[in-house]
Amino acid sequence: MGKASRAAAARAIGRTGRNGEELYAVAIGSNRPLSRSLPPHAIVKAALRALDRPPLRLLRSSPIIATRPLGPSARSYANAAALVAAPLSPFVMLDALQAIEHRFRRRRFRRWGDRTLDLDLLLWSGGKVRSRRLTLPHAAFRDRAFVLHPLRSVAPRWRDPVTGLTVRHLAARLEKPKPVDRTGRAL
Ligand code: A4P
Ligand code: MG
Repeated sequence: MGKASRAAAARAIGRTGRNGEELYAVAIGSNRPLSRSLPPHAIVKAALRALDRPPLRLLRSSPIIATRPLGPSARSYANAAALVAAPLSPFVMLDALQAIEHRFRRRRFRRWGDRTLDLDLLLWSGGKVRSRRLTLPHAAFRDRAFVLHPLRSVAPRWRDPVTGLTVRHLAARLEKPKPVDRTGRAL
């Protein structure tokens, strides 16, 4: 992906990476305490600090919000979003995020199971990636309020390279009342 898309992302975000840096939007989620003194909210806070250790630079972070779980889990989540600059390609950035997850003792039990820390890459200043290990933009980010609301507070004007819509627009779309049938079921 070329310089033009990087420049457009930097303009939309209002921040530029230094020479050779890529910009990433990252989603942070936790719904399982690591210990009594480290509940999900504190884990997300610690993860934000970890996203500011070289070679990563935390440019902006959203408030941490409590959200209702999507999927089988009964525990509510702490969610946030961050804007991170790093001189790393998307695959190496994913390695870096997974190393942070590992430090927080993330274990993969089952899909959508409770997790101490989940770090997902949402958007990359270079545009799109489609491989077995990594999909960018994140495949589900457009449908999730717990992702878009925090993301809107750090990068409202960042444009999704797939739909061409800004994060602000994608978030507003989720808030529109959905049509229902006569029984009140969503269509
Ligand atoms: N992968 C592919 N693309 C990406 C990407 N853009 N970012 C691959 C990160 N990883 C990506 O992810 C599985 C594999 O996806 C990775 O090894 C990577 O190679 P995972 O984090 O190990 O598995 P997962 O998180 O259990 O599955 P998945 O499908 O990623 O779940 P989600 O989509 O992360 O959803 N409810 C609330 N309220 N808040 C939440 O944060 N999160 C989930 C998990 C469910 N419900 C939730 C929340
Ligand atoms: Mg994940």
